[in-house]
Amino acid sequence: SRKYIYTHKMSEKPAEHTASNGFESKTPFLIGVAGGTASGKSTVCQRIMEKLGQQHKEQTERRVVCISQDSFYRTLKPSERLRAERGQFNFDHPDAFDDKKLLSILKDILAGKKVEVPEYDYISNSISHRSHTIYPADVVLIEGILVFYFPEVRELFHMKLFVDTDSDTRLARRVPRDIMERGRDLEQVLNQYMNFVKPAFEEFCLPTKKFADVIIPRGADNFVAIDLIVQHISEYLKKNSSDKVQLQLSTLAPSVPS
Ligand code: UZR
Ligand code: MG
Repeated sequence: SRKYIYTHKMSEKPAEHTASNGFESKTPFLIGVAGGTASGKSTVCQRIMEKLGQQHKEQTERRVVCISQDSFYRTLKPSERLRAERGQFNFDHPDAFDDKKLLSILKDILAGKKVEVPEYDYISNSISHRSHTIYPADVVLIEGILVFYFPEVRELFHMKLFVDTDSDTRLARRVPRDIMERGRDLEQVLNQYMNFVKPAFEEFCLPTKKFADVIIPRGADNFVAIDLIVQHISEYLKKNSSDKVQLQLSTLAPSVPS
């Protein structure tokens, strides 16, 4: 099954709005979602899309799309590739990413262009030959550990969310995920975590929390925070909806605390 949904319908006219950072009007509304590994970034994005009634819509009707920063890992040199296979490459360092490519794709998205975003394969540690077409959307979510790290990328976001989940909770999630979904063994996962993931989180990711407009404690379990964010996005969508596009906001009723 596909993890990210990319396609949707083109909106009629450029949106007018001011970003949280006072940036000039742009379209679409670009939301950055950062946070440590296994903090629940992808789940938060999924919940936002679900609550906006996007998940069950036809691809061509979707107005909210989500992209992962993983798609912008750079191609490794042969020597780096060997290190990656031994769990000795630092995928949590900013240098592991092609930030120029991320920047140029985000600029294209903001210019209302259709873009191709590659899929990332965690088993081979590389960009796969498959890619997704992202059609112009009203709202684009970009999630990743370092989406607020690169200043030029950071300033493109109209809204910045930081998913703040305790490190032990994240490690407890990361271990089974790497073993089951990413083909690693326990020793490799823990070594990588101690050598790279944790120090890089503290050095590069955590300091970007200060750039966030909204910090979401406990991640995807925080229904109240997600509801507030969804309310904000839906207000924006309503303002910018064309006659052709019918919004499904029936799912926006406040959620019952679990
Ligand atoms: P999230 N990552 C891999 O494990 N393998 C790769 O080939 C590329 C990335 C990991 C990366 C980082 N670190 O911690 C994590 N390592 O993906 C980010 N090691 O993904 O935000 O979903 O946790
Ligand atoms: Mg992820």
